[in-house]
Amino acid sequence: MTTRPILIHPDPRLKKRCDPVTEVTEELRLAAAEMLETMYDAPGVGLAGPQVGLMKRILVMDCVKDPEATPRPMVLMNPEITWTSETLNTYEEGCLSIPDQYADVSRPAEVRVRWLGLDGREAEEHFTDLWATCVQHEIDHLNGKLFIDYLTPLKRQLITRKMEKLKRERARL
Ligand code: K1U
Ligand code: ZN
Repeated sequence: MTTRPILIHPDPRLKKRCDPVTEVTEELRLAAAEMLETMYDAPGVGLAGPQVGLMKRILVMDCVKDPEATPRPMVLMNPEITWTSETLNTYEEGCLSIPDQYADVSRPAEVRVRWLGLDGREAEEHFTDLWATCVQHEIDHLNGKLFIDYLTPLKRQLITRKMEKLKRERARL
C-alpha cells in the first residue's frame, strides 16, 4: 500500500487554484490510486489533489461509511457543478488538512456534477446527502478554498493558530 503525506493548513498549495487535467496519463492513474489509499488510510470520505501536493483538478471520494456495505471509490477529474438545489443542508465538516477541527457549513443539499473519468469518458451524476457535501468540499479544494473560509474571520484565525502550533510540534518530533 502506498500513501502520500497529507499537507496541513496553512500551506500555500492549499490556497491555489489547480490546473485542469489535459491528459489521463499512467502517472495520473497511479496518483489517483494512491490518493484513494491515502483517503481510506486517513480515514476520510474524500481527498483532493492539492492535499497531497498534486496541483491538478482531480479528487477522489467514497462516502459509503457502513463497513458492511460495498465501497464505491470514485475518481473525478475536471469536475464541474452543473446544477445546485435551492435547499441548503448544514453538515459538521472536517478536513484531513485541518485535523480534529469541525464546524457547521451550509451548502446546496443536492448538486449535479459533470467530470472526466479515468477511462477518458465524461460522466454526470446527481449527488445528495454526504456525497453532495463531500463533492462540494473537494471541488472547493481544487479552487484553493477550505471549509474554514466559510467561518467568521475570528473562528478561522483560531483554527489557523491551532494548526500552526500542530505543525511546529510535528516538526520537533
Ligand atoms: O477533503 C478532506 O479533507 C476530506 C474530508 C471530506 C469531508 C468530510 C466531511 C464533510 C465534507 C467533506 C474528510 O473525509 S474528513 C473525515 C471524515 O469526514 C470521516 C472520517 C472517517 C469516517 C467518516 C468520515
Ligand atoms: Zn478538506
